[in-house]
Amino acid sequence: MNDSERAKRRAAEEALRYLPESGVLGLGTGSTSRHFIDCVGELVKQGRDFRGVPTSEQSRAQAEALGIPLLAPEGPWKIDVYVDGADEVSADLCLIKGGGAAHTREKIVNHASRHRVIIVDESKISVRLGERWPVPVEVIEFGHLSTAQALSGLGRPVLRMKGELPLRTDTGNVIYDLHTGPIADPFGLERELSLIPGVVESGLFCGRADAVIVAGSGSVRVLGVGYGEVGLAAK
Ligand code: A5P
Repeated sequence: MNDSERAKRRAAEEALRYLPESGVLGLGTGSTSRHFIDCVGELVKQGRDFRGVPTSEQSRAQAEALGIPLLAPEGPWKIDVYVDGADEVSADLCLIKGGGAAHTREKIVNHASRHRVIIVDESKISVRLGERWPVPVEVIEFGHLSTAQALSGLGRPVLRMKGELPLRTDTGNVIYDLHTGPIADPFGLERELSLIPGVVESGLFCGRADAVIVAGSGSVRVLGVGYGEVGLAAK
């Protein structure tokens, strides 16, 4: 494991302190969430009664292989804790997600969760969102070039490709990565994006994290309020 993977693993292990004794867990997507799902698999093997709601087909396959019982994809779910990674995190706990094209399902699961814990390594922290990452925007295929024109009022949209073809999300839509530069008002931009017809969901997650666990080389810190040293505080 290299240093970056070790930090992701450390953040994932730290998130275990925020889990209830048993219950429903939202399972994120990406390389950091992968470590978390592995840890949950271990707990299930030890007899802990967890059920999961995965946010992508990739996480579903991993959870199934580990024997984690899963709830039906239709919902409705009452999720105790959602744990997921992020591509960029600002000091006010706004996030950019969707580097793995899973942000729509992630936002649905995030919204259905009582507590939201984000796990990252130090490389994900920015002063202002958009400094290093574009904002992924999931768009339905019908009229996507017109939707892209509308997006160009807010940044420079680039259609995400997989080889020669546009990348498809698990739901069959396309992704535009919207290059904005540093974002002055992430809450406003998230709202504006949601108003464009054809946009399914953006990867801006504002006001959607209760705690962010940040792992560096040898150290772990937690950003956010509402949590005790160990376990969940009442929200
Ligand atoms: C998936 O679409 C994303 O939102 C991921 O959660 C995000 O890209 C973080 O992924 P890594 O943990 O692989 O950096």
